[in-house]
Amino acid sequence: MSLVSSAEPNIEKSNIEKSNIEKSNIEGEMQQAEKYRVSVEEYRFFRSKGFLVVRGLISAEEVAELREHTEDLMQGRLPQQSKQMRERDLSGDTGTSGQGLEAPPEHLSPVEKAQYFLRIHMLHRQLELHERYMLHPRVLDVLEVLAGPDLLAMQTMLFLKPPGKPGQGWHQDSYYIPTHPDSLCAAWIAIDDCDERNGAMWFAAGSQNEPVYPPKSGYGHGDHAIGDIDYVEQVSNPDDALNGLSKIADRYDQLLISAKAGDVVFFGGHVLHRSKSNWSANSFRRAFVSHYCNARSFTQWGADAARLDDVHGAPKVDAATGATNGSHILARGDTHLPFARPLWNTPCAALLSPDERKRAGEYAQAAMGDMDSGMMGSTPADPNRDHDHADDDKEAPGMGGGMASMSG
Ligand SMILES: O=C(O)CCC(=O)C(=O)O
Repeated sequence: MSLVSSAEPNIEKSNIEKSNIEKSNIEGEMQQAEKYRVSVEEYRFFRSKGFLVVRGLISAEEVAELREHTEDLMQGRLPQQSKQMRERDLSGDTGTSGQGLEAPPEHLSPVEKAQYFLRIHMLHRQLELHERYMLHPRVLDVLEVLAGPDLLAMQTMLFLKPPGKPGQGWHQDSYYIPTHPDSLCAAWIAIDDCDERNGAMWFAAGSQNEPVYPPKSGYGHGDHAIGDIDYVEQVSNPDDALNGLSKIADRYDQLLISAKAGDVVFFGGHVLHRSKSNWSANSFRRAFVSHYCNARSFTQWGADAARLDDVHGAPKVDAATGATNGSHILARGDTHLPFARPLWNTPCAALLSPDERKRAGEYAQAAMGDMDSGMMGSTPADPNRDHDHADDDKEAPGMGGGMASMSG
């Protein structure tokens, strides 16, 4: 396998003007790209294994744009990086260490600067490019089938994972991002080729049927209502001896998912997955990950973080219910729940009028509209009936004859 990234990041100063012209071309192409149609085989694979890899979903030009932007970020060259971060001890980095968007200390060499980042969360609220890739139409085409049709775009992470950095141990994403009903789904875009050497992802194939295991203490969600559920410790710890989910993961085939830049890995919120260290000498393992849920699911994710001044803090928390749906972007379809608009007007459902959204929300609408009666052949239950079948030969009040009763 050819490893495309190198320890020497591109240190040429990017020509912002030229980049802008290229950006707008790419943006146009992104919107016009052919719709991706998920096959029955892919659907079945996702349901049976808990994940799905769609090869080459992101074009080579888009990967180049993402990679160039990521390299600029690692060198502190983005216009949004006016602040500089403090020097820090890199030896203490764990698989879940996160940084902000600040530029690395200026006196460092390009290689040292690139070592300063492991992952950055929620940049779609700071960078137009991240909002655009979170709402990438072909990514949404797949998600519409796996988690939709109505989709809410909730969270993003940029993984830089330079050589030598640790991976993230076994975990389930719904433990971190709860939605009700639970419909969480991730889209993981490979920016670099990855395999075992530079820390690709692993899946416990089939573990999507597991409940979400709650923590013994501290932050984390889970299926508490299940009587005999195990409460787990050290979720995400790469040391399997300490991570309470390892024994669950060991019940399944553990599959390494090597990927080429531009491949996208989709996975649900229950499937156990992990990554290992980047053991390579000179190969970054960069990926852009977004999390979505069905836009009809209710979530309070980010409500607490708002009080703690965390990047995940939801800008809109409903005072009565604690719902944070109004903080997340309606990507596709429609919803009866609140939602946010994209900050940079990236085309998506949130920018449509209510009527346009209703038309786009074809499922519920069309099912009723297709029937002459508008009732899909059903008869409303008579609230005065106190037992089934007694009056089978009578019509329900107010209904014309000839309709089969589905109310009994
Ligand atoms: O990319 C990785 O190393 C881990 C990603 C992951 O676990 C996630 O996105 O939930």
